[in-house]
Amino acid sequence: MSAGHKSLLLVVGAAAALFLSGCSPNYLVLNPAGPVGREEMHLIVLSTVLVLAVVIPVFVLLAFIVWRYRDRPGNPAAYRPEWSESRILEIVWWGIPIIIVGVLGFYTAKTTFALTEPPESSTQPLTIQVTSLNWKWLFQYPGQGVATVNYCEIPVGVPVQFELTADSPMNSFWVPQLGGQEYAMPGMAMRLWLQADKPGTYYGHGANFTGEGFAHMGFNVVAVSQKDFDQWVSKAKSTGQALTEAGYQQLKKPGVMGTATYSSYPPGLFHDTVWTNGGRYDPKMAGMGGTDGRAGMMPKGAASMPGTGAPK
Ligand SMILES: [Cu+2]
Repeated sequence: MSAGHKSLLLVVGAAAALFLSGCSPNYLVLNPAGPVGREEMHLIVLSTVLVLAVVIPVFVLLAFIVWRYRDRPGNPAAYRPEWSESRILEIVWWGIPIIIVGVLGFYTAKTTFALTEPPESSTQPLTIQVTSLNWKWLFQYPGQGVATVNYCEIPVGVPVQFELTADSPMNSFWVPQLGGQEYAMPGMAMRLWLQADKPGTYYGHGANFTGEGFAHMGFNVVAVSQKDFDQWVSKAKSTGQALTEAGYQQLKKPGVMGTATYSSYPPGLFHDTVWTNGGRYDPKMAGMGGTDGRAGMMPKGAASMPGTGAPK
């Protein structure tokens, strides 16, 4: 076997391994566990199919033309040096890409706008406020009054609105099996709807490099039944420690830690964090996430003045 054949075999083998294992659970994005992730995977599949609609004919034609028009004795191919333009070919290679870009653009826009709404409207959503810290994730449950670090519990089948900010360099919040990532930025509150179909532990991680301890910014989203969720909340309330203002200052200090559960946290902590850093909210969030009535736009510049953090 020649070196050329060997490397070809290697490439084909690697490609086969990739494609044949495409549905293995290791490929989290291709194994969505909720409506948002599923919607996004449909978009990935659609894009792949449309891209292949170009790539496959191009490579088939390339191989065919190289073979058909190769030079050989008694070459029967026509020699037409004055050839310059073909109306049909022009229509084909402009028309097909225009259709593909149109279809792709339409579905991408449609999905993107649809995902700013809760995946289903019949169930009362849950709000979880997420703060990216150096180098840990703080989760606060404004409806339940509890907080966690580096993991969060959610009820199955309930749309969860994650409100995201950072009290550290900007990060990106990502739970691959539940849906795409959204930035967590200092001074801004962003939103991300996610929902889990069935109980399970879903891996999440920061997807934007934030420095030394970044590699340890993994967390689990634990999806359980509503009953188990309610039990977990009451257990957190009765057995957890309170997160105090001083405790939060401690948490903010750069460092890596495991998980933690808090029975309570300083009221309005999330909004204070957003406001002291700049106070910009996703306009769609005003009145939605503002459990303490403070969500809304704040004039730019106000944030740089000392003491503009909302009063306690
Ligand atoms: Cu921003």
